[in-house]
Amino acid sequence: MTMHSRKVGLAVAQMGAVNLADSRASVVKRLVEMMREAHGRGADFVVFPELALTTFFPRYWMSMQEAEQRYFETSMPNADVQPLFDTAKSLGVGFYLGYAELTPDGQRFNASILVNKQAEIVGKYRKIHLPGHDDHKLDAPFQHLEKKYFDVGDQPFGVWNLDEIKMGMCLCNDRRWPETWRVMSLQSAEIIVLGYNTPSRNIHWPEPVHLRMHHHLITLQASAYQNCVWAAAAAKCGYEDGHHMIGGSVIVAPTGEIVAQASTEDDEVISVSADLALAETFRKNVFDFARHRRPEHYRLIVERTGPGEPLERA
Ligand code: CDV
Repeated sequence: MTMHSRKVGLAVAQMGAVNLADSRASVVKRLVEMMREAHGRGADFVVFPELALTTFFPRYWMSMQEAEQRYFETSMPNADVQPLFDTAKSLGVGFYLGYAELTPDGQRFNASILVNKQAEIVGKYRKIHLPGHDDHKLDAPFQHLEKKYFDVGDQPFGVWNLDEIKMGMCLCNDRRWPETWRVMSLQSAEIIVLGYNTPSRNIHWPEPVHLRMHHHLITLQASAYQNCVWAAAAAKCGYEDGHHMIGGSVIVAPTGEIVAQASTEDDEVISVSADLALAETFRKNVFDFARHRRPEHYRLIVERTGPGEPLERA
């Protein structure tokens, strides 16, 4: 069965390095320029990276007070980010943006927002799968302190109506977990967007560097296919003050095929005309969830966090 076309101009705005010395204003200027480029190519929606407004600060050990003052946003939009909202409104382009959120009651989240064509925030997500550690690893070449600086997200994965598109979002490490995608596809997501900061070096074990890109791509491709969604992923990459992070921003179709991929480690816009009917075709056929899923046999997924004993069998 093939459905009627429903095409959306979908763009990913990959960012090159944001160094410690870069101001929020200079970063937002780069985002605005890429939004204009995306609009020039017919984009309706642009995906920006995780923690897009600053350097990837979880690589540095510092006091919580210093982190909050330097890297967290207490309101959104705020004066620094307002030009991006103004540009979105004047161009009629929606966007996804990742940033560090400090709430009025002192909670800290690695957050992202969905903003519609009228520049209204229609959805907020707070990262659930926080990687790394909370202690100071003195022997490591750099830190990955997401477990120190952020609280675990307090809301489940969601799907929002974004300018008539059912859109879900997550952040970086979330993309590696099948549950992330399934929970959103069970809410009928058509597009899932995410930003990431993936250091090319693993501080926990001597992982071959090429595996970082390999796992990023297979995760995106398999998840888009198995969940019948378009997936759009935006990297912050290159050398941030000497610390390298992978690029490889991609747009993946519900077929599991990469339909656009960044070729640099700099600011770079990639875009496609994404036909949402393609997702529907897969949902009505091989992955007709209502017809084929057997949740009664998947109970362990919600009953267990880690592995345990084999199930008793009759
Ligand atoms: N920002 C991240 O979540 N980064 C992780 C790294 C630590 C592996 C990622 O999954 O890409």
